[in-house]
Amino acid sequence: MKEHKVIIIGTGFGGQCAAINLRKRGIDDFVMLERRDFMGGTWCQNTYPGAAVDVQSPLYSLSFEPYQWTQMFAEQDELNEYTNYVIDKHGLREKTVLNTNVEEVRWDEEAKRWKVKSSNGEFVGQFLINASGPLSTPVIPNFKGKETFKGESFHTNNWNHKYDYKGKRVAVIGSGASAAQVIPAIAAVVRELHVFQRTPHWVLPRPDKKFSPFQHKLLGVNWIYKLVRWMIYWGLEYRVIGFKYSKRLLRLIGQSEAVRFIKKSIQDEELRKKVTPDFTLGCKRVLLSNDLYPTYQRDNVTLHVRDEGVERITENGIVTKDGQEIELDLIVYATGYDATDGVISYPVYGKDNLKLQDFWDPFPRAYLGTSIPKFPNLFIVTGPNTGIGHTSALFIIEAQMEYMMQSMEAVLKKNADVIEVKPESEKEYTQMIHSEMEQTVWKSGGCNSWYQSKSGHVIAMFPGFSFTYLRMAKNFKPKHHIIQ
Ligand code: N01
Repeated sequence: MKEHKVIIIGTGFGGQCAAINLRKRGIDDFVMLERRDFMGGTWCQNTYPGAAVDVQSPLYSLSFEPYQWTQMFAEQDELNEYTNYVIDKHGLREKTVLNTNVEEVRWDEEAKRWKVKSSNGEFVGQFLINASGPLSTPVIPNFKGKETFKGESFHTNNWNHKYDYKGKRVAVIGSGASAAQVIPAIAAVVRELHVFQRTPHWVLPRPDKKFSPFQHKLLGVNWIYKLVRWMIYWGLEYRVIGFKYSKRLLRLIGQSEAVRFIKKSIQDEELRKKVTPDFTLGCKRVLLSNDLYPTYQRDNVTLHVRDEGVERITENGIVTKDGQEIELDLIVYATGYDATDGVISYPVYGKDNLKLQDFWDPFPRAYLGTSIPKFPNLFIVTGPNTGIGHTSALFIIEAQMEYMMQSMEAVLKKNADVIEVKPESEKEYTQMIHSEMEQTVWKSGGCNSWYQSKSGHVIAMFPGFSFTYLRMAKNFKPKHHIIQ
């Protein structure tokens, strides 16, 4: 058993940011637990062909760690490099225990400590920062006959690079952000590509560009980097006006551009119909791609829509709802993640043995998306309603740190043991979030998405401007907490 002041679960940007912020505040007695045999989280784990970020990289980076990106929307390998650069620069490797799969987390009320059971023994900590990530529990739907398939199959999150897909008959199930990147990346080299789209997504052009050597150099100048970052931030922030306040504006500006993009990219009327969503743009995450529509028009690519969806999987391939039997060598599940009800994949027990999953029935909730009554000294990075569809998720992670660090400091300064958010404060916050959510496109845009929990509440998104969240997170309110 190893005891620390703080235990951080996860070594992605959330975990890294927490560790760096702890150090900045003089707290060095922490450990980072990582289930994989490498650090870095999502951008190191998601290695599928075509993986790249869809927020401009000068903004999709930590504010205190500028980087000379080679292109506007970095590809996975560069994000992986950046992640490892941050890890090394801040000496986080020596603070990390790899191959440590957390199996259970339990609050010991007598000792006022968290006990973390893992595949690598038990860890004890006064504070627990859960940074296991919102998109880290991949979902593979339970298609009939799935286990009988004799070919290769895997989720985009877990791409098998030992498998050579060139010249093979491949199916991609799903048409979200991951699928939209994999499909164009592999289409030219596979024999046949069958895409199974249950619902079309809105797609907009991807304004990517490689930086010239001169621009690259300029990005190395701190004030220029900051200025570029600032311009991108405000350029994206205005989108909240559409997402939250005006579906009319969304349709008028964004959606009509997306319709024009379909018309410009696709001549075939049938295909146009297949890829045109019937919900308001933004309800599901908008995809940015210049090569998805051209790929759908390749001779070796077939787009199967809802009526021709997966009926069952056999040992040879997929039988569709309209009776086609498609022989396959590889099935790629681009079927997304559980970002709501099952976002934390291990059981978490708070005071009185209360299970977090039970507290979160009917839907996940947390004060500032971070702390939960009856779960003292626990902070969830990218917890309920901290997601952001229009700008960099790292902005919100950094904002959360403001709240988390002030909370811990409040305990340590007082020589107290615990901080716990008051139930009424959490309740009030959650009510405010869901009442604000009512008017957003994520709630009323006419779609189903991974933003919503089974209860129908939108859980994955913060209903407002990212600076509003930052303002709340910075403004620590002792009166909302019990510190003792
Ligand atoms: O997952 P998704 P994702 N039968 O949930 C379909 C981030 N990300 O991994 O739309 C048939 O978007 C499902 O169909 P439907 C980003 O935040 C970022 O692609 O539910 N189909 C959908 O088409 C993103 O939003 C980047 O009808 C089924 C697909 O599977 C988030 O991750 C890149 C099905 C799942 O799409 C998730 O993206 C990649 C079933 N039973 C990811 N179940 C970038 O930065 C699900 N589907 C660019």
